[in-house]
Amino acid sequence: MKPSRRETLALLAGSAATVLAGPAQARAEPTLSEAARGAGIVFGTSIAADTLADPAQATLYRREAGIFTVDYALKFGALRPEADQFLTADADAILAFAGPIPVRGHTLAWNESRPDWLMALSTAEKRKALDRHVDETVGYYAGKLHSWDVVNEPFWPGHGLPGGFRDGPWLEAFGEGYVERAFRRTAAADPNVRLVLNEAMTERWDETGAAIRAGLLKLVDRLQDRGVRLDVVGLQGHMLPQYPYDDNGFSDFVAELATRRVDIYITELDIDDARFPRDVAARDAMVAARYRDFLSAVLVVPAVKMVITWQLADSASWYYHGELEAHPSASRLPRPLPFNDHLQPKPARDAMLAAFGSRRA
Ligand code: 9MR
Repeated sequence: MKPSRRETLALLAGSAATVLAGPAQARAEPTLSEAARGAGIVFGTSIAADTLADPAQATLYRREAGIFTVDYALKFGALRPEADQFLTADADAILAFAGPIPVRGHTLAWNESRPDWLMALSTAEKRKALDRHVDETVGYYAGKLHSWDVVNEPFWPGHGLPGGFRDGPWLEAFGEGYVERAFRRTAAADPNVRLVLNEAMTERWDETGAAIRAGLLKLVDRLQDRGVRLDVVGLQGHMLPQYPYDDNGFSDFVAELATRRVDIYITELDIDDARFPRDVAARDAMVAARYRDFLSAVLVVPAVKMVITWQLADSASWYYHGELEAHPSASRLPRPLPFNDHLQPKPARDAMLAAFGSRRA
């Protein structure tokens, strides 16, 4: 049947809309931050000072992220490579770049960031060094940060110490009491900053993962029993597919943590693709599936309020940098993140959008 004039106009308008919809739709695709907001969470990424040097990369980070974590610039060794130094320029530049986007501090007491001068100190001097580091650093940034990863990776069962604690200068100086000490001093130096206890490998569904999960639950209980303020537990989420995972089991663990009345942030999500097939499409599909399955499971827990990837574009990943350093002419480069090294979205980005979308539903 011949369409009426009105129908013809409507059809024409429709096709004009379709033509316009091409580029317009591409622009209208939600960013990760927008999709996360729809799911009641904040999406963000870690960021390094060199991210800002590439304007296209800087634009991507600002567009997609609702929060930044300082990747490297606030670590003890970065701020204090020598005893008399306090190098804040890189972190200051990240804060200036972020503008209204909140920034997370990472990290105050981590037994792995330990310049030689620190290790050469006596126990008494190490104690003073931690106190001074926390007081000065938190004081310097007071009022400017959203949260601090006050203690990072307190557990490493591989070190064989009682309680599974990670060895290093702060444990040597104070025993496990360094954790409480760092939390109390951070709260005193910036009463409004959110206090995060950040841990790695809790997702691993093997003996190591189980020991870290048990240690973490015990530590949270002990801190709370002793009246220490703890706002958030950060679970890193560096997925290493050579280990077993049980996303639903992990989600149950996250729910158990949440009964301690803490928020949960996924703080350092990325997927190591080293053991996935070389073929890029196959590899990207496996990385995407891991993002989808992991996020769909953890986002079931209402206490999960934030998801942060460890960088946003493959070329900024620690895996990518590490591979290029080890093999400068490597042709198979890591693809662990939601955007590729041309800053284009990958299936992992779509999987994240879908996982955020399914929480809203
Ligand atoms: O991405 C960080 C990399 O640039 C640093 O060289 C490295 C050592 O300081 O740390 C990387 O970030 C780690 C984070 O601080 C703690 N969890 C594991 C992260 C990846 O190694």
